[in-house]
Amino acid sequence: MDFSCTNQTTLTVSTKYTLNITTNYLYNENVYVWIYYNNDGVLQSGEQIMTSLNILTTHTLNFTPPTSGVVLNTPLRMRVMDEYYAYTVTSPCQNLNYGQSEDYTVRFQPNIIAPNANFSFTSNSCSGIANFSDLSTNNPTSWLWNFGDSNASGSQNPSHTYTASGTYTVTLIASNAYGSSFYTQTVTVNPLVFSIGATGAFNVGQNITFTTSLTGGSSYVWNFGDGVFAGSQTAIHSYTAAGTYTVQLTILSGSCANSQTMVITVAGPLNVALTMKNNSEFSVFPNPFNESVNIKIALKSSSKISSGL
Ligand SMILES: [Ca+2]
Repeated sequence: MDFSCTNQTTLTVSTKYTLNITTNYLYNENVYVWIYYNNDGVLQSGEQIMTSLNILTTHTLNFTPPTSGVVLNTPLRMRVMDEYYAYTVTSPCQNLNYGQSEDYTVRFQPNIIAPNANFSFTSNSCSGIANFSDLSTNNPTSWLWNFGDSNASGSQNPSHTYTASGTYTVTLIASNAYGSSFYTQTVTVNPLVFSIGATGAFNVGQNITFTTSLTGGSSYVWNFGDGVFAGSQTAIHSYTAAGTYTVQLTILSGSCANSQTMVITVAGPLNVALTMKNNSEFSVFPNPFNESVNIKIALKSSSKISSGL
């Protein structure tokens, strides 16, 4: 069937279109579509735009006419062929067994239209991470994202991490040689972001105080890395052996949970050296605040020692 005189359409190059072809509802069909883009009477690769095999009723194609190799503003033939699924079609000039061939007319116009900006996004409120997907039409060539928190990106599909709770207005400006447009949406996040720290003497037997920047969490779990845990916002812990420990704090707040880790190095016992009046020395270890200590006395000259312990 030749519909090329009566069924004509005009499409814009480098613009996405969806082509739906409906075949009968009794049998699966194969559908093939060609567009004679460069109008030279010969099929080049890229001029067959659809091969839809063994489908019942609805054959769908998303396609974008290319910017090169297309004769513009000229009636071009689009040939649609369908065939019973058991028969393969390899050429638009082929005879069909049970199928049908139809011709239509397509004109292509150049894309001289500014983009129509649009985007979608997914976000994780707990982590503050938002992933943006460009949906702009009319062939943008550059993108400028403003995330609403003084950060920006020039990527087409950026990710961004918000570090503070809030509702942010995100703006995308999509541009090409013919102009630009913008689109905005708001992103709301409530990220559970915190830091941890430790103060004290990093020696065996000494109290180390562990703190976090986040208050108001519903639960806190400190893992000191030596098999000991604590469940308070601020925790005090002393290590019994020298070494390097990975300390982790997990905080639960609302429906969000997050963890932070830090590595600390704990040295051996503190030695305290004192100088006595008679110019002798003694040292006290491992920990003057433990229940028992060792006192080592080195005498520089023979003299009488008395201890008050
Ligand atoms: Ca051709």
